[in-house]
Amino acid sequence: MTKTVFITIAGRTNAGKSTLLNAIIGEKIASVSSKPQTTRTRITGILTKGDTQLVFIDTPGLHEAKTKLGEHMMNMVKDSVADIDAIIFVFDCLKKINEQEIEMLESLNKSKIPVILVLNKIDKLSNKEEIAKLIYELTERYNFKSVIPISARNNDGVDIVINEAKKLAIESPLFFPTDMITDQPERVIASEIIREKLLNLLNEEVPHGIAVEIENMGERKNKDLIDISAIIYCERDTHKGIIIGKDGKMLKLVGTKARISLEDFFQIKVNLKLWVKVKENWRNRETVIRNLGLSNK
Ligand SMILES: Nc1nc2c(ncn2[C@@H]2O[C@H](COP(=O)(O)OP(=O)(O)OP(=O)(O)O)[C@@H](O)[C@H]2O)c(=O)[nH]1
Ligand SMILES: [Mg+2]
Repeated sequence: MTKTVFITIAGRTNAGKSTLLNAIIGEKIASVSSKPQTTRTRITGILTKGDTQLVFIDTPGLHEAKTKLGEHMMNMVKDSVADIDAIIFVFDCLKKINEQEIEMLESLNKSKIPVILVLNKIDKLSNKEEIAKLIYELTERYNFKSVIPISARNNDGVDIVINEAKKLAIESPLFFPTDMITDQPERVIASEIIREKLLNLLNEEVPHGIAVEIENMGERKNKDLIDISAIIYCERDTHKGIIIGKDGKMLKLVGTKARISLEDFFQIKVNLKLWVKVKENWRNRETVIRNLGLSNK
């Protein structure tokens, strides 16, 4: 008999949830950046170990929503923790617990969903005693199925997280083919790869107002090549200028980096074309949010 478990990865923005998902799956499926609010929608990662299938759902980081997009992101988190077998709560061990985290942990404890507490970024701790103190503080206030200190970036402790998750699997048919690693459509993966490069290359205010739409994606006849054309939306003319850069240099760099990652992911040559367009204040426009697939309604 096969077993399955569905687990949502939740926690504050920038705690390392997507880094953990990628480390668990062993492939880069979720975008990672040092900027807050990198993940905008739920991203599924599937891991099949023998007769057990583990389905992980990466979610946008907890934060105070300031735009309609932010509200959609936080609703997405609420939906992703309902009707789920377990939660992996990722906590940045260098940070103090904040209001949104308290609220979520309290509601999870009330709902009786098993919570695995993952204390991430232990590679950054100079004094290992701090972790004991943190574990004491958190376990005194909340109930956890287990507590695991890890470094997602260094792949340290990730195997323990997988083992703990596996223990929660229950007898059930498998929901996905055993070689599948995500149920994300290829277009979504492609747009996320491009957006990740923009997040990493641009600073401060520009990245948050960016969305990437794949306009076309198709394999070229009789050639081992896919053509991808994408539109980068930003909120202002000045941002458009920054994204394109002097003599088009920035856009070219984004294109090159994105193409390399796309080829790596899809294992095929990619011909990438990028356009930049302005869509003012789109993060507060419901129809645009919906058209970009960023709404959970
Ligand atoms: N030092 C260290 N940095 C880490 C670790 N895990 C993640 N990071 C870094 O933390 C930053 C945020 O990582 P993400 O995985 O994008 O975080 P997230 O929780 O998914 O963030 P949102 O999607 O914005 O909610 C990136 O710069 C990562 O490289 C870790 O174990 N150690
Ligand atoms: Mg993320």
